[in-house]
Amino acid sequence: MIEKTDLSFERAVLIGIVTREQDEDKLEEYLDELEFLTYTAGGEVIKRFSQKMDVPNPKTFIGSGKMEDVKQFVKEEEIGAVIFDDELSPAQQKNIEKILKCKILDRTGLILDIFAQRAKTSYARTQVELAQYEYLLPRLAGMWTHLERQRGGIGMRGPGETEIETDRRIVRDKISLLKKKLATIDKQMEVQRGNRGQLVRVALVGYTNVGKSTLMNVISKSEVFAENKLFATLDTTVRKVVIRNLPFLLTDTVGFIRKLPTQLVESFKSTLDEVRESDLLLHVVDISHPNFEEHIDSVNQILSEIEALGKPTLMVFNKIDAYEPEQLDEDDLITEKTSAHYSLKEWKKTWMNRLGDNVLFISALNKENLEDFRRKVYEAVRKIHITRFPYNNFLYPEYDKYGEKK
Ligand SMILES: Nc1nc2c(ncn2[C@@H]2O[C@H](COP(=O)(O)OP(=O)(O)OP(=O)(O)O)[C@@H](O)[C@H]2O)c(=O)[nH]1
Ligand SMILES: [Mg+2]
Repeated sequence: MIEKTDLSFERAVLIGIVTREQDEDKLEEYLDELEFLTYTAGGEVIKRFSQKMDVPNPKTFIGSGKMEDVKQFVKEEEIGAVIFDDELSPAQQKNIEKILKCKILDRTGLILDIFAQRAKTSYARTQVELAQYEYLLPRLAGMWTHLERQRGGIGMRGPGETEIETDRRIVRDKISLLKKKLATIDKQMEVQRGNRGQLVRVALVGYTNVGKSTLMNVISKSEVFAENKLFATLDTTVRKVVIRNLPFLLTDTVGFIRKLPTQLVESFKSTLDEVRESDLLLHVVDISHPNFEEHIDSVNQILSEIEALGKPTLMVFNKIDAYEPEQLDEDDLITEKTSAHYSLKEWKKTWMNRLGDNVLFISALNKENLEDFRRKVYEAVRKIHITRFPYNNFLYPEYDKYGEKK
């Protein structure tokens, strides 16, 4: 694995821009998420900088005046890392590094870093490593790589052209090696999936930190690592679950996020195959998160990228225990009522109503409404099971109201 940028206990600042499409409130929400990502990576955010601009500066992303402020702050406050919410071009990253003389990360770099930290199995590590090298390749020029340490020495300005070429070749070789390694593992995984037989396959999908693993643990009585950080799960877990008399396979897998780096989607393709090949999706949503509607869009976008959109889906709104609408005073005639003020009851009358029966409101933590969950999942799995085993009805005998087999 590529040495990870160690952000442990690092003091960091965040930088984002306000544009026509992204107003100040939106930026704050995005920076909240970036701060959570930074915290997950082990860093501490000391300050946020933002600038209004129509288009980012092609050389330094933000303008030179603002950059001067950041530089001053970085120096005075002993900041170790400056993190941008948007993707920086390799040239921008290099230029900014020169000015600020500290670690410069963009959102993609930060997410890759967290994945690197959290990948435990050799399979996950190989996938992350491939994504890291693909991210690194266009950024090699002028970068201080550790591929050839012997080149070091005080006063080195960075590798010359021929050395960059050598670095590029090393990285390209590494990439093709990793791809071969993954192809071998993929074959094994495919065989494994084939061996699981014809049981109906159900996959938990959703934004990161919504409670997928917690739900998996509650439903399958297994112990899957869950914690209040982003990307707690990188490896896929599959458990056999039986509801009443109906067995099926339940998969817990990596969570999604807005602007999930394409390199990661690419190299996690085989992990995501698990989702693509499943028969039913349980799309878990953290309804207590102010941005949950946008989260749903991000998840759907990634699902469509991996060709998994349009499958039978149950929308599972989780964390109802933590849902709190913003309060609106009765005599307040100025504040406009928005969806942030909706009660759960009001929410159910919105677009959620159109989802008909395919929607659930639960708390995996407090085990609220889990009976409803089991019933709906049972119904959905049964529907698929019947089409697959039309003659095998002993698995799910229907009972009449007297409890006798029909
Ligand atoms: N209040 C509340 N918290 C919950 C609920 N379900 C899960 N959580 C918490 O949410 C956090 C994330 O839970 P996980 O189960 O790790 O979430 P995940 O979707 O698997 O996350 P990733 O693997 O990171 O994608 C943990 O701190 C859980 O305790 C719930 O119903 N209510
Ligand atoms: Mg998880």
